[in-house]
Amino acid sequence: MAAAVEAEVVPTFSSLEPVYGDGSPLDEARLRFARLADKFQAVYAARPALFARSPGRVNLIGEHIDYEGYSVLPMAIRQDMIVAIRRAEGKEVRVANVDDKYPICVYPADPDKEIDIKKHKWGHYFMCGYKGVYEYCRSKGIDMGGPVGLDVVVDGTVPTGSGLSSSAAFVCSATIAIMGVLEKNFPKKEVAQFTCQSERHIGTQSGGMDQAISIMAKPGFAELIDFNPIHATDVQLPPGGTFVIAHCLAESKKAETAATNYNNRVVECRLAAIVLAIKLGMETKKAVSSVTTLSDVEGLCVSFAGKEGSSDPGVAVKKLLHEEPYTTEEIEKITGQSLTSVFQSSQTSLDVLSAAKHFKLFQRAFHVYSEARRVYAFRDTVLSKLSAEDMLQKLGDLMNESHYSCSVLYECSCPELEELVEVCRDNGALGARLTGAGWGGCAVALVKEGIVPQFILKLKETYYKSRIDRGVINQKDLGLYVFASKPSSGAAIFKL
Ligand code: NG1
Ligand code: MG
Repeated sequence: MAAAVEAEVVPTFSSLEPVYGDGSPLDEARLRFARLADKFQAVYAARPALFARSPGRVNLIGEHIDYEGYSVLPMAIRQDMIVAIRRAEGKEVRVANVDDKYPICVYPADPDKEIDIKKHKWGHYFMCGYKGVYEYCRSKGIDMGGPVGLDVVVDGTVPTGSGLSSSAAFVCSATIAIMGVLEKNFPKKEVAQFTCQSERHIGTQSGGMDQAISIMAKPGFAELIDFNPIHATDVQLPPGGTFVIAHCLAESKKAETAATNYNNRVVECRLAAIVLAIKLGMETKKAVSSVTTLSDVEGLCVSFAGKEGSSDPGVAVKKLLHEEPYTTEEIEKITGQSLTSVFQSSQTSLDVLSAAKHFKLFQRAFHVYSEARRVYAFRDTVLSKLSAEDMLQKLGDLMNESHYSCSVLYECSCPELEELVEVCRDNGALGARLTGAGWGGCAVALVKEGIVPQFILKLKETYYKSRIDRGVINQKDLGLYVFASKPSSGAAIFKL
């Protein structure tokens, strides 16, 4: 069995065991790699030079706070993206898929060419990785010897638009595949950092959770991921509990709805942070130019709360922001300048401003500060001396509170997710919540190990059966939409 080249860089293996030998069916993995190689042969009449794999993830707690600088607690899942790749003769990057539903995408081999986000194509995520590797190498003064053409075939098992981060699995596997072909390797932390920036080429102002866990995950552990700088701490989940992932079957089209959903929340959080800073005495110009996230003003909020005998930044939110949505005019009065000038350097933020009717600063800020605290409460519970039973119940309660906050304050749920979370709780889950960006996609439920098979059966009867009858999904695909998940391993390169 081959070993990692070096512990801290992305590992290179010559067999599948180190990644799939953790209880996941190895024969299935072998079959997938073989099929991928066959498809590569069929499309390019050649063998791939190497394969790269990066997993999706389920976020256990800490939603919509990574881009605000707060720690999150995800785990990698078995579902992943595998990329087969070789250097090509021509000046093109060709990206094919084992699934013919995704037509081949062809791009000029030019890392400086902007990605056409107005015309969304599935292959764009590969080009995020391509641009990212070149940008990173340039920033480090690493000689790349000019852009290379690439032949690529991918095989993904993370359902798209599911909140399980198929996008980061794709961007990360593309990135390390390209690194492999160029014979470069970099520390995992650096790769986690720059792949987050790479994915922003798709037009979402995402945080770094998904790329960090996809690159840095270790089998058997969830990870507490801190940002600025990126750091992962292993979190051993308590015995006796299992996380079941269930898709509500509404697809979240995050790239297409960015202006009203994801990026809108990023803008609202920034505005909430600026308004809080000004109300807490920061000079207006300084607040507008230097405050970007709610974590930037946490210190000020905590000092304010201190005068009320509390250490909770939410106290400042309650006292200083109002619940009625803010109009543009009201915020401009506080900031002393137009919002378009505040966000002038970011086209995606300007798109948000033109789509927004108002801004819910109180709700978004209250969610972020309370969710950030729940992440630590979750970690502390896992480390506590509570009995297994009490520990699992406490974790479930935190997940329920997180869902409530996401749904009511952050408004990133949808009717299908609400129904599914309810069904999970009614059928014995200790806690259940939406996971990932929301607006569709998956819920994650904490379930006592002993009842997992019954639980999944109940979900099938109560949530999925009517949808199968209506033709929303096929009975045979059900296993793709509801499954128990164990913490899987992070990204790796294979030279098989
Ligand atoms: P998904 O679930 O992949 O759309 C997104 C962001 C994360 C994080 C979560 C919400 C990307 C790549 N990922 O995830 O950074 O903000 O939403 O917690 O956009
Ligand atoms: Mg994503």
